[in-house]
Amino acid sequence: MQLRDNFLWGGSIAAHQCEGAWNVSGKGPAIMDFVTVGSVDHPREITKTIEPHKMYPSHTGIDFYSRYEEDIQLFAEMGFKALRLSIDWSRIFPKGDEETPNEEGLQFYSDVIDTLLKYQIEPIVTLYHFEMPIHLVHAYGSWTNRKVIDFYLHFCEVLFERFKDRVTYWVTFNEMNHIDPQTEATDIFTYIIAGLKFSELENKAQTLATIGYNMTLASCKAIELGHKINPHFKMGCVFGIEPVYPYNCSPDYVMNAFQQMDRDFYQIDAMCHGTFPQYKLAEYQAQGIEIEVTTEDRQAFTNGTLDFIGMNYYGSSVAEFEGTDAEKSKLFGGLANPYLEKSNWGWTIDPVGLRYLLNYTYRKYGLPIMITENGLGAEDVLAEDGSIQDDYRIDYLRQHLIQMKKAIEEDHVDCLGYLMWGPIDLVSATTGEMKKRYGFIHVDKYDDGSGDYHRTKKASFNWYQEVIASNGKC
Ligand code: BGP
Repeated sequence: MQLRDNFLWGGSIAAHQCEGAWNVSGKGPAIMDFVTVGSVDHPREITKTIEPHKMYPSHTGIDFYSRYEEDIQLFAEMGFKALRLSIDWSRIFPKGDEETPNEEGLQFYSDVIDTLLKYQIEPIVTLYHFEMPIHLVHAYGSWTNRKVIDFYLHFCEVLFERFKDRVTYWVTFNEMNHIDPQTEATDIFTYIIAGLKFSELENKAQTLATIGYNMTLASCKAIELGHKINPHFKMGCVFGIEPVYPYNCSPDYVMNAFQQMDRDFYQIDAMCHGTFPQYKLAEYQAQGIEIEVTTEDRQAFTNGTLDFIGMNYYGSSVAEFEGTDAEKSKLFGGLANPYLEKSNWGWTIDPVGLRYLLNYTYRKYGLPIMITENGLGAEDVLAEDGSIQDDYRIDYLRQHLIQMKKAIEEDHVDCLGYLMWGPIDLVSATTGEMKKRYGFIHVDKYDDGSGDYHRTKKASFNWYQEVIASNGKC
């Protein structure tokens, strides 16, 4: 199989990591507006109120809100065929539970979408990329409450109606799969996804299972609704998944690694197979977790199946197991893989893992896959002449594209596109830093608040431009 002629080359961004303008034009406060800057060694602090002396990166982002035209023009210059962006729920419904949307918020996204279309860039819209209005957390308990599903669906309906003639590709959620009752989560992880701190959850396993179930249900209902409003919509959901390797070849270790990897797939099973997986309900039952699956829910699972699977891929991990006593990586606590290099933030660099995961997922579901994120967070150095020679980024991306092409051309995986994460430098989700940069385009903004937000092309800008122009030569 060859790369499709209309292969969706491009990039991926999220509202709270780039827009800024956190409290203008009617936008309400959202969960990520309460999270400060952290680093690889210090977790981001989650504050109850906005504390004036602290730095909240989402408040200014990279000022995409006022500079989107310039940024889209730069993406167009690279030849982008697609841009995945999120619509911030709190810009459309400042509190989340209103009936009437905020017109200024809708108009902003309408202008962004029109600008993309002007340059023939396909908008791929994420409906939830960690942007929940904080009011829904305080007044309703976030995704633990089924009422929030209705508010989310109302938000989706408003967007589907408004953009039905301009947007074809929709993503219901970004990375809901990181919530799992069996995983010892960190505060920042559960907060990013649901606005709740792991350490403060009363009945942790029950709460995480309920959130996971309700978000899955919300996704299926949104898919069903989208198809009803426009049968031509391509409805997807994005998962942050990774191969999990055994620490050694002892069958117990191999089985354990399989179980850890498999935890990230139950929601994909639900959204592809038209039913919430029985094995998961049985697992919950064995743990004393109660989940009520109503007749209406069953209908929604049956009707709300995916058109494509979105895959965010950064690297692989090694399963932890009793008795394993090896070096751990900094941020996620996983074991280091002696065969792989790591980024400065401790993320493994594993291009072959991408081919493995594309094969695994495609053979499991047979649905087209879109690579919705992939990239290297690195510290860039500005040369005296102002240029940035980011060969390490080019090398990372090239190695991953080579493996992606093997998966398509040799293994016959149906892949819709490749959307590199953070084509323009933006705020890191896990650490909040600007020091951790992904972009082809440098943004003059630093973690101490300095910088004039000026945009500069890095060496990788021209490289990606050539990759796209040649449909994948790299
Ligand atoms: C993904 C998120 C993105 C993005 C990326 C890189 O999980 O969907 O929002 O941030 O990770 O992570 P970070 O920004 O922490 O380097």
